[in-house]
Amino acid sequence: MKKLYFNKSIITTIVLSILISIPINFASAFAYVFAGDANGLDVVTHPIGYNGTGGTVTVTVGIDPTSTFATNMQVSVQNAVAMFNGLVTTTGNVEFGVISGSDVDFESVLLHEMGHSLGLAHCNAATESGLTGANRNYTKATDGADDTFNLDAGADGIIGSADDIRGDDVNLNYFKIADNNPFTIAGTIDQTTYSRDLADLPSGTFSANGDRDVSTLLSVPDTESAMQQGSFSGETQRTLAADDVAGIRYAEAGIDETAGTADDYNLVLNYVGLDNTADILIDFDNSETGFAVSQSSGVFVGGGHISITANNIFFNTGFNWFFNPSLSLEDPTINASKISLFPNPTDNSVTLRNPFLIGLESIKIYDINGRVIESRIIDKDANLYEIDLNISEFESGIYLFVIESEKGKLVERVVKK
Ligand SMILES: [Ca+2]
Ligand SMILES: [Ca+2]
Ligand SMILES: [Ca+2]
Ligand SMILES: [Zn+2]
Repeated sequence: MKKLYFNKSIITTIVLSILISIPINFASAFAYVFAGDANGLDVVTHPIGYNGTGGTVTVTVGIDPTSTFATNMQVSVQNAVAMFNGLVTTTGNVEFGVISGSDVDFESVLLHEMGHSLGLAHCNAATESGLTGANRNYTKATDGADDTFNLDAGADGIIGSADDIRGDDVNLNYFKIADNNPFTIAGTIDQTTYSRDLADLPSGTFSANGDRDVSTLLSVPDTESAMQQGSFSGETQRTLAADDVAGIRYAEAGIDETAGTADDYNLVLNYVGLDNTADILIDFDNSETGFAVSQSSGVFVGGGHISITANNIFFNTGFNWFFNPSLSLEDPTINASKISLFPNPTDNSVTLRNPFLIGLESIKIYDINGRVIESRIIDKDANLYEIDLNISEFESGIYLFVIESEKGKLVERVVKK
């Protein structure tokens, strides 16, 4: 079977607090964006909004309203948000046959890019290593003092497994200390259970990578970390593996890297629909990427810890993108109350904004005496983002706008000046 290989890439820029920009190019177990020779091997990267104080860190995720495929992306963005909120570890998450062999699954690539947007780097060497072909599947590391990657798949012949012989390469991939298995997860996740220091492994072994060949070796076939770079047409990978979840939860242990202390946080992603002010903003823009990219800026928040300060995810239109039409999880918070009417008070027009593309059914406008002044039926499948309502003919006064939708009714008073 012919499979096309696409590079998932990330280009990151770290902005230090003194406003010097150091561009870092990532051509784009678990590792962190920004960790490396330039910023520090032990850097742990946190999502937007974490400043070292524990509690809930809420990150908004939205779609650029002007983007190509803005409507098509909605379901997958909600599904990816649900995956990172749920942090459920799965096996057998690599599937063929769900989509056509010539299609590229938007949701799978988005899940990967969103991992970058939350601080996770590739767990494999990937394109930023400069390595080619299968060598990119070696566990993420720096090339060490000899300035060259030492690549030897060891006795098992499987690239990325524990018996790899990596010379002086410095491991960047956090592993589970107990068994170096990236496909199972520890109970507590912090520096007592995960490490990137090879001294915490049996002598002569290297940090195992969450690659699909390694998963076969470890008897959980068709399983791969979402953060493994490399995407095939016809393939879907819409759920997280243990390694991805551990990466998010290790960061949640905070700057002291110890779970259960005051600096721990709980990451909550909040899907905000078509909204270009979102913390993580998703867009199709061929001038930004040849395939897909997550671009981040970051700032040190203490002790080798960096928090992302801005993020964009871009996709290129030049592929047969498949958009999953099925919501994996219905969000009960998305209802008619998310529809807004503005400005208010107003002179001549009111804009109705529907950022979640809720199916609208009708708009009725009543005057102060309860008479219907205007009534409009709407095709609920029209996916309307904005509707401009002209009220220039109305007399000054107070009007009641009643919007009926598939997700309930919005009743709002609007003042015409
Ligand atoms: Ca080396
Ligand atoms: Ca090996
Ligand atoms: Ca902590
Ligand atoms: Zn990537």
